[in-house]
Amino acid sequence: MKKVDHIGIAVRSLEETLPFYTNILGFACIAIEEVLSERVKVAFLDATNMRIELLEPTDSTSAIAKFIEKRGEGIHHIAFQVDSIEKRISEFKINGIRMLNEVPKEGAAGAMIAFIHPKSAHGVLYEICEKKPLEGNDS
Ligand code: CMX
Repeated sequence: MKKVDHIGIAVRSLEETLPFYTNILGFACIAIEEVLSERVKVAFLDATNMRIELLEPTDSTSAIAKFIEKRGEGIHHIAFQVDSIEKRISEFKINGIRMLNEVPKEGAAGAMIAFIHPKSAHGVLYEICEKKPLEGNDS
């Protein structure tokens, strides 16, 4: 596993939440994007040695909408960068880890992503992500 790529935080409204992160915490907002497959609108903030991803649901069936309904706003997942997502998924499966995605899917900024079921990770939702080579894997 490489470094933490980002921490995902579920929010009701990007518009209402962003000023806290930019004006109060002082982080720059580096991108805002809609991820259609996940039914979320996301904002990435540069938190120096990693990023914070704010996730606003775009419809009531989105995983983020369900999460907020059950638990309220808050930390939703932690994402680690990996070199080869397919290799990692196979290794996890061999070790009996339950994957929510056995085939990587495209996430924000074209990265390939997959989630481990929180029941296989002691209550934490982990994402692994393989970024596009041209991005320079440090951002
Ligand atoms: N962190 C830790 N545990 C979580 C969790 C989270 N974010 N979300 C759900 N859980 C737990 C629940 O508390 C529940 O545990 P209990 O049975 O002990 O109560 C268990 O996981 C099952 O949860 P659920 O609410 O019954 O099931 P859901 O239908 O809500 O599905 C999950 C949960 C994780 C399987 C689903 O949200 C999922 O498939 N997530 C992966 C995709 C995703 O999260 N996309 C949004 C982000 C996209 C992006 O980053 O671009």
